[in-house]
Amino acid sequence: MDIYTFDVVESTNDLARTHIIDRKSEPAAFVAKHQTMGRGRMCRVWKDEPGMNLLVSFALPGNYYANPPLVGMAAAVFIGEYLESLGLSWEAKWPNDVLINGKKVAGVLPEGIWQDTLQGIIVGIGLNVNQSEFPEEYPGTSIKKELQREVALEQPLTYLAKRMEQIYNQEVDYKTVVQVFKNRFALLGKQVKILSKDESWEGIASNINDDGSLLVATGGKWININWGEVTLR
Ligand code: BT5
Repeated sequence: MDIYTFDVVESTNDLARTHIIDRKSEPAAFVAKHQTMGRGRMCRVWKDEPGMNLLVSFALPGNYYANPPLVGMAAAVFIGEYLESLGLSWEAKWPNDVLINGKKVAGVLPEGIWQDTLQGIIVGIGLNVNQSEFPEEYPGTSIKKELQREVALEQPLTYLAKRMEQIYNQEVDYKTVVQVFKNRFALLGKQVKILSKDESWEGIASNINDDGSLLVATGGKWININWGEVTLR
């Protein structure tokens, strides 16, 4: 896959979006050393220390994908596998956060690009690699903090690019993705609070469905939540 590297951009997701809107048919990766307007989900901000972390958005053109959240979940599992290959143990937090010892090491921002039909999917990944300090404002961790050594940013980039090609080539078994994610999801079976756009629910996080949604038992009812933020209650 072609990889385009930039020093400073607002958000690599915007570059990937342009790739898809321009109707390019091949997948591509857009990498930046620093983002001035890095985005998280729900209008949140993704911060970085310039040059220290992997900030990449994969543009995956095509209309045949599993839904964008499930592709985002696959990305989280692939990040987890990469961490495992370094000897690090990881946890998953629905819908697609990756944690080490309870601290966030990576976040994923999947976006579907629709023009009447699905044109493609963007998978934005922020993986903290060599950042040493994290402000209280976003208490995260990095590979360097956990391993006590630096890792070249190309290493996770190459690993993830291969995995994204598998998504593009429809070689990913999403049932396995959900299963792996579930096994790493520490809040499963726990009383949780879920915050979505302008709604919130409390209940027991009971399962992750095959489509990646979260099944919550609340007040005698089952509800499926497609996206939101889940915290321990
Ligand atoms: C995410 O959002 O976790 C998705 C992050 C995706 C970032 C990538 S970087 C490349 C691509 N281009 C973009 O513009 N975005 C993608 P969310 O679940 O909403 O988490 C955001 C929250 O994580 C913030 O509100 C902070 O509390 C925290 N946070 C921000 N920066 C962080 C960091 N570097 N490490 C750990 N936590 C962070």
